[in-house]
Amino acid sequence: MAVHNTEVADLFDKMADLLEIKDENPFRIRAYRNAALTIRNLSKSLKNMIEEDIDLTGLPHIGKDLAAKIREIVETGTFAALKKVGLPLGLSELMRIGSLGGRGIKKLYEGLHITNLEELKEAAETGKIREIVGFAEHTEKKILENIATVTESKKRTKLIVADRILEDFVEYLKSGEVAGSVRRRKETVGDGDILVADDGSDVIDRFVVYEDVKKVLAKGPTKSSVLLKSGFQVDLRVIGKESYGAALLYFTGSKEHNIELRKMAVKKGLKINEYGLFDGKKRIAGKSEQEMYRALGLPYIEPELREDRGEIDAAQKGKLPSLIDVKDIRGDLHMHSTYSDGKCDLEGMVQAAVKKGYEYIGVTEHSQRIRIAGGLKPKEVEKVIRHIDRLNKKFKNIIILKGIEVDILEDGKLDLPDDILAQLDYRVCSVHYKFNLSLQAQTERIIRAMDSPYFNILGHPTGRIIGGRKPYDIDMERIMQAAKERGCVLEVNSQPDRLDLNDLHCRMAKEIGVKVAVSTDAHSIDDLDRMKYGVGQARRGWIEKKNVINTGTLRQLKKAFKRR
Ligand code: DGT
Ligand code: CA
Ligand code: CA
Ligand code: ZN
Repeated sequence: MAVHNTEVADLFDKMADLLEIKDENPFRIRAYRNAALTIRNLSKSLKNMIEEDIDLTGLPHIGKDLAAKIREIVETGTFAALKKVGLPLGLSELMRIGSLGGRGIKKLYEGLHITNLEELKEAAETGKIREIVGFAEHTEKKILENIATVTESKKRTKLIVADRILEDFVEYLKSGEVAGSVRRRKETVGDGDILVADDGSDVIDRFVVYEDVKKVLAKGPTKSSVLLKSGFQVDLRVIGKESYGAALLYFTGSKEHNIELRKMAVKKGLKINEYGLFDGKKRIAGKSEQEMYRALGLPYIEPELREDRGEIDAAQKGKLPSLIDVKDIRGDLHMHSTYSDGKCDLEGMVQAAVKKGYEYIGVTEHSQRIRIAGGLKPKEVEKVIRHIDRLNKKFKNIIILKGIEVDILEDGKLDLPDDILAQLDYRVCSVHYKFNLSLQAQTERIIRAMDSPYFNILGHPTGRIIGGRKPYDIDMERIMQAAKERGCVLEVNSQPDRLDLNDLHCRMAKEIGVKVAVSTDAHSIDDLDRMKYGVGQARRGWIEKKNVINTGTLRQLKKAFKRR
């Protein structure tokens, strides 16, 4: 059986995990991580590349040594170096428990012989972990919470991963449209749903023989379900043209939205299902979603709103929001270059922003407290400022704003002196440590930070990592009120495993009247393309163009940075 790209990437990530637990050379660890990322993003199969004798060292982050290891894995299905590390493989999954880290896992392995997730859970439940130096009772509680988050999210797939899988699948099918929670841009999804308008072709036969299919779960004349090698399930429906809109509406969901539509139909004495809207036996709508909504007496409702969170009521009253679009974004306000932990140098990032057609871009390196992420000392911040001055002279088509991602310290102070902060155009302020404070202490820490006149944007406001770390305890409503009073802004971070603020928080921000910044937090040029994920989350939170500061002109943006 052929070894799939994701399996090679998984093995490299496992290798990096084990090396991290062993506290090995960080460069070696990073080499494996970068290679895994390269492989995950490949559009070609490694197996085919090897068969076609394509030189793998031409790929980013793949040198001679790693190219040989890829060959070994693809050709033999084994990875000798991984065994040679001498640690149980199960330790690798513990790296996903956000609070432990390599060092913590090593202690647990050496002290309690914990080798996998189940053993970790049992040790935490029976109070054994607190006996190890450096661990306490509250850490056990945190570990159990994080295990629950990880196991729960294992069943769901991150939107960006589903997007990639389904885009490839639809391209292979040469027709079809994605429905379900993916179309509603939900941050994680249970499975993929593809709809195809029936043109009499053999699409179902082709669906089940796609090279990624591991198992055919069901196959009938108009529908089929398959399990892919990655473990992701995809459902296919083939629909007659006269019913296509009704089916798209039905299979986009949500189920709760559908139920509300059905109630409306019943009130009008009509019947609704995936084949259309019917008056007795007569189909009165079905071709398009627009037609379906119109026949129900409603304007078109965007998929991101279809969660039964008041959208039908708003539609009836003509009060639907006019949702923000990726095209409304005039610039990105959060990104890192090689000055801190980014992969591309500053000029390269600016060039990429020009290519995207942005009017401005904000450069926000880390501040000194997080040295591991290349955080800058005051002198280094000044060096970046001078570099930006030079780049602003060189680039005529874009304004480069001087920003920083400054740490919010435990006592609520910012991690750089005021005279440095004052030289910048704006500051993104973020919590990167001490996640375990009580709700009150964490909330007050952040609000105290906002008391600084240099606080502009609260970066990734809850700190959650989808499938890895719970949000820290904060009183979001109080934080938003405080931000509004002070003229501060909250970030919608577009990193696919952050998407923080989430949809409900976006809605809260809009209702409270505090503005947001939708930013990518890019660490590479490719990351700049993540904007659509942040925008998707904002759309799910009913956010409009006017609620977002980086949809404004440079003048409007500068006004948005003025503190009250
Ligand atoms: P997921 O896959 O869990 O992330 O969420 P969805 O929304 O994609 O759910 P899925 O794949 O089970 O079904 C796709 C859509 O089909 C769903 O959004 C609404 C519709 N649907 C499925 N089951 C029912 C049902 O029992 N009643 C109604 N009214 N609609 C349903
Ligand atoms: Ca689905
Ligand atoms: Ca489904
Ligand atoms: Zn950050």
